Amino acid sequence: MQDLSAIKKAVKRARTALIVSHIDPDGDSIGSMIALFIILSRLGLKVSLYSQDGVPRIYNFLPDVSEVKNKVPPREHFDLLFAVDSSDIKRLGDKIVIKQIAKTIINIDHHLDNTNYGDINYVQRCSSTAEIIYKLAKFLKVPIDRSIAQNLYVALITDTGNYRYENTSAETFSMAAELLRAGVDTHDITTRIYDTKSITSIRIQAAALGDLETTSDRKCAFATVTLDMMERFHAKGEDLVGLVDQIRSIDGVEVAILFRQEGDKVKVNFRSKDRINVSEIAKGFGGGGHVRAAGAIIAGDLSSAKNKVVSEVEKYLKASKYLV
Ligand SMILES: [Mn+2]
Repeated sequence: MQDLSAIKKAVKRARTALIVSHIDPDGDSIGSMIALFIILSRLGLKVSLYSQDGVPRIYNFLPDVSEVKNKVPPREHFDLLFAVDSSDIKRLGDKIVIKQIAKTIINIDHHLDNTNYGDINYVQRCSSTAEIIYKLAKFLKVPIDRSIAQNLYVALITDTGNYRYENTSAETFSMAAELLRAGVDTHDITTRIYDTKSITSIRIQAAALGDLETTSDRKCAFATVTLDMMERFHAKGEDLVGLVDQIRSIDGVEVAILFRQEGDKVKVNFRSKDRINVSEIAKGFGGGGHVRAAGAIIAGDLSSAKNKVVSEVEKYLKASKYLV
């Protein structure tokens, strides 16, 4: 059901809305949710924003970012709940029961493995959720002002790797052009997103890369971040952003993996270069994502998670389960 008019109808009837990002939010999730907040506010709705894991520091400069809360007022009930950029209901976190706090769930996403958990589902193949929010703004006839544009721009560049990934299309560039016309300063934003790192981030990533492991054929390379390392460097999850992409950039590496210990679980981040569909591998471990970027959370200790995952990746590499 790919129909923006269903969303328009629901918006017209509603007075209140809650927008929810996914856990461990990225730029697309945060930028899209704030842009949607501004759009719906312009239409007269009273809108709240919820992100269970808050907002990574790097996005603190975004217009209206202070509207994003990591708590929902108790007993509050909303006409609409928008889930943005979340392929699965579980990605919205375990602290809210979405069907209890809103009448109508609207699921807006660009992950093709989306489980269609909404009452209205708008799932479309495109670079980012931002592209869909941009379309929705046009459909609702809300002009793209500078604050909407800045939020959408950050969402767009973070999900396309600053227009490097193959999800970048002609539409992506048309949209970017219009966002620039609306007042986005691309140099300022890309400097904030790509050229601003904490010293903690550099140090913990150096430590993880220093102990980088590979399979014997070197087609798979993987790094590990333990709880002990996180404590030693006083690091947060966001200090690890970009690490797995660096590993993928190694010549000859097809699959890059980051293993991160979290309590009694292990968070696994996958990247692939050309030929392996890592979302399929992640799904085998209860996770999901995109063809070249995916993730999963595995219960148990680090070494058994690593063994299981790396041997599964080796199977894929050996079986030539390659993409075309
Ligand atoms: Mn996204």
